[in-house]
Amino acid sequence: MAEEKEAKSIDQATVDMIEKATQDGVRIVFERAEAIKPCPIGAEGSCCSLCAMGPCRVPMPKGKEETPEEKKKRTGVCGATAETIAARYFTRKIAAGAAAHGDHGRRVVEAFLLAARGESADFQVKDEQKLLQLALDLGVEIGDRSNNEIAIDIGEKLMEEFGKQEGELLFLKRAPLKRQEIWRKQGVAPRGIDREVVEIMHRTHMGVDQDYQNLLRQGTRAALADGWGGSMIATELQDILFGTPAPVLSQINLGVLKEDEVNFIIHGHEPHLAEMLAVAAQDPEMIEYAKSKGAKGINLAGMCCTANEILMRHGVPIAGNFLQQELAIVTGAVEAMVVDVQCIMQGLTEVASCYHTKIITTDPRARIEGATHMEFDERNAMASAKAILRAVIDNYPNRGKNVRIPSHKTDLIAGFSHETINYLLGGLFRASYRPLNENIINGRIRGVAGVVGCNNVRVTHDDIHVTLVKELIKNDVLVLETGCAAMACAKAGLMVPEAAKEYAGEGLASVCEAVGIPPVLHLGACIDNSRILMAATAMVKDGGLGDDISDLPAAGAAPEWMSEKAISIGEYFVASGVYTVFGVNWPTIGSKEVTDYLFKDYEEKYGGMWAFEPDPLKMAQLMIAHIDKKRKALGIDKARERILYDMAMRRELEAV
Ligand code: SF4
Ligand code: MSK
Repeated sequence: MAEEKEAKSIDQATVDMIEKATQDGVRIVFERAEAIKPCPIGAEGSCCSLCAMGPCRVPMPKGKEETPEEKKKRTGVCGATAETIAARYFTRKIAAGAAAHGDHGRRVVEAFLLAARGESADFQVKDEQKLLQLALDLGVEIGDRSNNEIAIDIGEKLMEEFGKQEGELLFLKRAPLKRQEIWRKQGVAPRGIDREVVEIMHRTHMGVDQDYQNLLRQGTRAALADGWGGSMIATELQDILFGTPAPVLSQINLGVLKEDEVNFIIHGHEPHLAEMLAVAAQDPEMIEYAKSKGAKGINLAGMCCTANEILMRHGVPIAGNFLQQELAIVTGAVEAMVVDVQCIMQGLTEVASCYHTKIITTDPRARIEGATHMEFDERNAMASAKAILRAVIDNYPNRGKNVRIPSHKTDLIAGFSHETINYLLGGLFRASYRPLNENIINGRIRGVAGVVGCNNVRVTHDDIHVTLVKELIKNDVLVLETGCAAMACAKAGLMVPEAAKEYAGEGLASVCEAVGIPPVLHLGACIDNSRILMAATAMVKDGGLGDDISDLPAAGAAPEWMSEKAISIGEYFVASGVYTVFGVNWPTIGSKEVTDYLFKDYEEKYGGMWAFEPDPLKMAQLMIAHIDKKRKALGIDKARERILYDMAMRRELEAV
């Protein structure tokens, strides 16, 4: 019997558009992935191309145990061992991921300072409460000073975090005290955001750091500079500037595109331009302009993490996640895709050339050959956004007849900042994580999982995310999500309150129904994984669940990861005490020592460790087993056992 071909996606809109792309003769990521198989030596971290004596390949022998003599000979030309090569590769991935988030954070501080200094009239402080809270956290004087005066001090202080050479990042102090001590003891408390990244690039250069444990220590330091530095700065200041998210109803999937309106998609990661475009698209003058071109209106939709940003704050619908970016163009109904930085496939321009769609790059750091470049000027933010929007509208009359918009779209509720979770669970007047902690202690909620990260064309699109998350909530694990993971689950209908009744276990469902929240909470973009760190810290501080993040019955996962940012995120979760499982493949398999160090020895050092498991059900089992281990250590496993017994009984009854 012929082997059954793995499905490309579990999402019908995606499947339909892949079919249309084939009919239209358009080459997309799914086809390119068939033509290019991943290099197995690179995939396991056994290829070094750091100098011109190589590239050197040192793959792990397959199908037989390696003798110590053979192992000794498995080196590059310079003598670098498989351990050094794998650790350098892994650590460089962290550097790239931390740099991406750090540079995003820096741009946010720049915009924040422009606004505070009155040099960008279109950006202003929106969340005064959060501004003042941050001022208190950073020791910035409030007195009777204006918001802008306070904001200037905050902005300048946080800008220094990037170039700081010694000391510790300021936000480390937000972590539980025990966690801070662990970082100091292990020598991984980051000094400055840029410094840690640069030091990785130096230490992984040919002939520098050749001790895998020492290399990974620096990787941890840079990753912490991402999570508790660059990413956290970005989230905090974006909230102050654009508003802290609160629950908002919206829709997701390619079905949000409209036949008779100007469709434009904003794709990438940084929210500045998207914020302006969201406002510009509602401007009566722009709507009139669209009508003058024959359209009924303007329809803005998001893609990837920019989508999450404007969804969280404005309820702007999402067209899709990472693997749907080209497919949105294949509908034939998109006038333009406006992009900034990160996760933007170069293949977009080739796909767009088969339709009328314009690809508009807007950031000087990210140009794409074949795209139109219209730089976004933050000093004249609204004028700049309107100029881009006009160009988008001008393209509407060029839309061809080959249009097919899938009907699929799903409702979702997003906007769960860690502050919102606080209010929802604790009530407006006594906001606290105590009710969440109590429901964990009494066993209704078994634990909490952070499920994050990308899509990866090497696995069935969205399948691993959705299967994993369904299994977790079925077992009473409350799931917090960001990035493309959140979008996958939203498309599957897991981000509405009704999903609790349909998919969640009895205990979790009872809490969700009482509070009116979905069993899977959308916390925002990749950068907002810092919200998960803050939520975990708040749970520790509220008491009853130990005195460190590593004591919590919690686990993390990136089931369909592809980006280097995911490795940095995973590393800072692990170094913050979270057991974290990745799917798809694991980039240090070429060295057993390095892999064992990350998967086992890390637990002793950091209380959290990595794991790899591509099967989503087994991944869920690993996470649940870890959660149960933590419940046992806290002495709260007994309450849970009773509830489990009830559920098992119920299932048996249902099966009859
Ligand atoms: Fe080969 Fe060493 Fe050069 Fe890497 S640094 S390419 S292992 S010679
Ligand atoms: S967009 S980093 S594919 S989550 Fe943040 Fe999605 Fe991963 Fe990009």
